[in-house]
Amino acid sequence: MLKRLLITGAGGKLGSMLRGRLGHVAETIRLSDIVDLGSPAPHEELVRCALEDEQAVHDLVGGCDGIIHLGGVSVEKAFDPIEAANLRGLYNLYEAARAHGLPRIVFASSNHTIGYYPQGKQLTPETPFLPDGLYGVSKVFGEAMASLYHSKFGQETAIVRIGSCEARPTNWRMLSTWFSHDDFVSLIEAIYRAPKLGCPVIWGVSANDDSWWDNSHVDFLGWQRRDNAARYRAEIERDVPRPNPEATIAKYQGGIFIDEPIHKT
Ligand code: NAI
Ligand code: 15L
Repeated sequence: MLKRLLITGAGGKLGSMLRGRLGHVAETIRLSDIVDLGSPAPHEELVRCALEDEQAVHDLVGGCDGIIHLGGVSVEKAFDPIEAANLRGLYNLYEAARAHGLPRIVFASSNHTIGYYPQGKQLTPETPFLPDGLYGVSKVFGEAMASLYHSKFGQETAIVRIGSCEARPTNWRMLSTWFSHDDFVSLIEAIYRAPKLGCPVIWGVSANDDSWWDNSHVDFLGWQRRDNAARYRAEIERDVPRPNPEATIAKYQGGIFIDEPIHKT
């Protein structure tokens, strides 16, 4: 069991979901965000912290032996906010981890690092990046930061390239990209159970029949995925009109992110 697990971005969609589900992984959970996190439960500590604030991030990481890094910009946006949270913020986090004994990190990367690959193409972690926007580029940067700190300092990171982490799949693309909440929780358990982790890229995806992403290289984690989007196929076929095969959402792995412009503000 960890002593103190830090979750950044704890006020967001995935942070709020994980907040109540990791009490068995650590004695204390330190939750951090720039938004209000409500009142702490007895095993929780709440810290308001902007990722671009170097000293605040240094202090935030002190005393933690695990970090789940969810904080930052999570959609396509202008470069300035992405630069602050996802580039500067990542540097601050890794420098703080280096200063505080290399706590094992789970980095929430994204399928938007490879979004321009066509749907149906099978990818492995060795497949070159093909980001679909500035957000995707910032996640490529984050993955490179994790790799650098592993090579130079032995910092361990699970680089989790998340597909679509939702309560259930709600469109045709998610029959391939869906990552169930339960499978995310069991992945985190496996990551903190592993005697040795290294710095693997792990596809954050359930055991979907239609998945495009191969996770066989992380069998050593003993991670058993229990969910499969195929269970929802009949409902999606019934309720969601099938997109035109030429539409972006049906053509590219990154789906609608492909249509985003380069935002200037
Ligand atoms: P979210 O946008 O709901 O949560 C992100 C949190 O980060 C927010 O609470 C926000 O206040 C906080 N944040 C933003 N800027 C910040 C800053 N400068 N300093 C400190 N905190 C800041 O995103 P969600 O869906 O919970 O995703 C969590 C992580 O997982 C993100 O890094 C996202 O890129 C990644 N991810 C999520 C996927 C999903 O399906 N939900 C898919 C792929 C990646
Ligand atoms: C992401 O990276 C986003 O953070 C999330 O909101 C979803 O859009 C997800 O990818 C997706 O591609 O479904």
